[in-house]
Amino acid sequence: MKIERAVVREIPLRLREVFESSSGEVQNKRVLLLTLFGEGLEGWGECVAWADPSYSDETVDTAWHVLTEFVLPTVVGQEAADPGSLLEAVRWVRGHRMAIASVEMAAWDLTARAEGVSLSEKLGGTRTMVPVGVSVGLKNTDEGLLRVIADYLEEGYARAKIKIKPGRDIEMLSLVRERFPSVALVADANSAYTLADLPRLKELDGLHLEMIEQPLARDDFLGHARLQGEIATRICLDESISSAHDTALALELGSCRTINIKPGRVGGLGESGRIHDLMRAAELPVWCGGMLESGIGRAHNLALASLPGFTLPGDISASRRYWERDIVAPEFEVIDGLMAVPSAPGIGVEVDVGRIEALTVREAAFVA
Ligand code: OSB
Ligand code: MG
Repeated sequence: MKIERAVVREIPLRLREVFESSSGEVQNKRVLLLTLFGEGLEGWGECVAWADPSYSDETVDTAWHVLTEFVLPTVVGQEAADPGSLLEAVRWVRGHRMAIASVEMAAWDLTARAEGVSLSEKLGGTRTMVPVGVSVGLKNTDEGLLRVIADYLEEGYARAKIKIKPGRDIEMLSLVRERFPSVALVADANSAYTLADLPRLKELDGLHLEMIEQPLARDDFLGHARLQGEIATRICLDESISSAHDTALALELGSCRTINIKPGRVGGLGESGRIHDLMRAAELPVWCGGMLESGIGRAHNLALASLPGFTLPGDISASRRYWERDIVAPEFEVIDGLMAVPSAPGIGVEVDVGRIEALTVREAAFVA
């Protein structure tokens, strides 16, 4: 299919609550949305870059720059037999995976719609319901944290992920474990530790966590391998993994025993599938992470999480966990720890274009 037109828009979306991690806090999200047009159809993607470079090198503004100056002018007019061939055209762009992923994901939606199949089916998904958890930001008080977790568990999430940092870790997690003895718990450090913290990190083993996510620096594959050799708790890599190559390195070194795959972080759904396949061949589970996406990014994540290797609950929570009102219909819901994978063509939810247009603060369009 020929890509006839591409549009990138920025909209502000306000989270219902501040989300804090060891790498900073956010409430007013700046969301970049991508639309590709061809054969009378449209495909949607979302760029997961944040306003600041606290999670990754990329930001909303670097993504805007790379998309509008380099990627979208190259993409329009291309014959996209599949999303992979579209990526070939922008292979010359180094890095900027989040920017590129937003286009790749829009291309997956577009081609799935053209074929009349759901994105899940197109990706090789095997499940119609996927287990989902919730990611809980840092809270000022233990009581506040316990209350929020209790509320989420009440809503049916299959597990709770708790953000940690030095000073808010073992004691806090012990209280959570005491209060919820049999709930599946994950701790996410967003790189807040070094190997000098080894004695502290070893204490995690007593808490029976499902995993500790990204304890060390994102480029510290060796440190993570050493740490995994010292602790029984499964290490999950998030920020460290940008590609299938990184995955192969982590597997070779033993840096982790699971990966949080975020399609935006790794350059798209195609690369996500390759990471999934490598981990599956190594008989290790993966799960789908989140970047506090709108319903558009969430729909992509959900389709990905329907692949067979995604056996652990993802950070794919209900629309109302994030937003007063989502930009897709129907909104995403969680029932008994599960979320239904849309079966309609493409991402399978209706995009509220009118509302997006009303919210748009900047827009750039490219025509073949
Ligand atoms: O580290 O997984 C993370 C959100 C933004 C950036 C990084 C992370 C997160 C989350 C939230 O944990 C997951 C979600 O979208 O619910
Ligand atoms: Mg993480």
